[in-house]
Amino acid sequence: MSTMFTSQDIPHAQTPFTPDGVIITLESVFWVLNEMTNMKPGKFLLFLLCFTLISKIVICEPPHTCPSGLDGDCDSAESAEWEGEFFPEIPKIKYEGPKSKNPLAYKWYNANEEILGKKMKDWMRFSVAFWHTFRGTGGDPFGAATKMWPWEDGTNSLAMAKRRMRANFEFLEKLGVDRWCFHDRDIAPDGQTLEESNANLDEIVALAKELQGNKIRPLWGTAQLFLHPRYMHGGATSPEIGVYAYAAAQVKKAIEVTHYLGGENYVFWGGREGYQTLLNTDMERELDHMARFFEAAVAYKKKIGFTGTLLIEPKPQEPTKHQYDWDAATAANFLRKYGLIGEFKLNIECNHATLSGHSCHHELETARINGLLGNIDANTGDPQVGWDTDQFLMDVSEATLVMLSVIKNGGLAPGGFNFDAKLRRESTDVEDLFIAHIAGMDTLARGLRNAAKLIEDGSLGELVRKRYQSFDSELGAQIEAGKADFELLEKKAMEWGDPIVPSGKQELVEMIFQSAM
Ligand code: XLS
Ligand code: NI
Ligand code: NI
Repeated sequence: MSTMFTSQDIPHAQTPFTPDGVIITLESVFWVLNEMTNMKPGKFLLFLLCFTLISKIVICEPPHTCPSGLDGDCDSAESAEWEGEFFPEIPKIKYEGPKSKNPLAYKWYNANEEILGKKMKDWMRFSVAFWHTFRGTGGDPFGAATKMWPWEDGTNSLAMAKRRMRANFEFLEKLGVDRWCFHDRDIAPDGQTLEESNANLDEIVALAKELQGNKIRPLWGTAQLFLHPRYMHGGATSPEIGVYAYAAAQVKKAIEVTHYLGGENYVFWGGREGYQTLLNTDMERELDHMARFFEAAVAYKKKIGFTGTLLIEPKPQEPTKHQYDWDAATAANFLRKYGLIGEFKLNIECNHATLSGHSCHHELETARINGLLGNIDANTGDPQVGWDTDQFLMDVSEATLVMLSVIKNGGLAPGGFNFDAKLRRESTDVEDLFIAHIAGMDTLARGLRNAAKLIEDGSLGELVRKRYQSFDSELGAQIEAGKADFELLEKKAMEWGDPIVPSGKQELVEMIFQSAM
């Protein structure tokens, strides 16, 4: 994701609260003043009382916030309680088919329908990212928060964290999604000490475990090693040994809680594992440290019996100028160099792919052919904006390319599709959270249907097969088995003369591809 703001770092904008439908016009203010001057003292006192009461309820207090503790500042233990539903106006989202015009229904994602022998829900394994959906405020480097969800009280208290967690599970339930992803620090507030942070996390995780029931599980957990100033030079690659140790302790705890919650994977995204200038950086030493850090994570995972996959999430830059896990190929090379290739897979994020100058399809294929495709952070960027804008993927062609890779990979399990995607800053209705996820899920579901059509039709596959058919020969077999030396090849080249090179048929493949959309 991009520059991540949570309510920790961007205070909620102190805009005067005007509940929906109540507009305070200049005329109404004049009316009040006029009424007041014509009143008898008794009536005036009564009026004043009513006015204060009304303004307290209607104008000053957000109507939905802290319904069970209106008197307090909402930072009290009771504010964890939330009377009734968080999303009372949103029904359970159902599949209504492509003809439906209902924005709160699936048109393409039909969880139990089989495509290429597997249920859609098993191909997709969707997950909601807690940090965007429940901690995203709409803040950007130029502007304050724009999203004032009714359940938020503007604090980063434990009570608020619990309330938010309940909202998360109601959201998952209504969406019909069984997986969620989190960073340790976005579900529970940082404490004054590591012990206190761990205790906070334990409290929230206990609640999450209870709310998960036996259906919902984390697709993955991770540690937030980028927000706190101690991580300004990185975690595992910080030149400061105290930070290395602190990061290790944080990851140790995050793996433990992911395991406790039944998480299926654990992610490392090295947001600040990189450099701003090589002039002050010992790159070789930093990379060695990062490898030792990963080795220790592997050892600890095994020690506690966590069988989930460890995933590295490549990203070229942002927030650092250069991130060590630049792209899939760089990460694969790193894993090979340090003998970690069998212990890790990759979490490919589409917007990170485009930031590194690749397409998402390229990154997925690079991961796949190296046996490393473990998970997808489903999002997309904007061709005109150079940031990790983390938009919900809405482009059906793009989704079809993604699904072609996923099908070739035989699916993603135990990985899945995590919506590392956020609402645009200007989308501020609660229902937008649902609409965005529904559209994201539908787009990928449509991609799956299209990819299946292309595979069943077979013309694309046939075209690719034919393109290489000259290698389906005796010499081809020798070359591919590493048995054709240069002398033999020279002899053949002389015997055959100048080869006739066939057309690449690019427009034809594009035509076939588009016909499935
Ligand atoms: C940031 C990353 C981040 C990881 C989890 O750009 O996408 O959100 O997915 O730390
Ligand atoms: Ni990202
Ligand atoms: Ni991500």
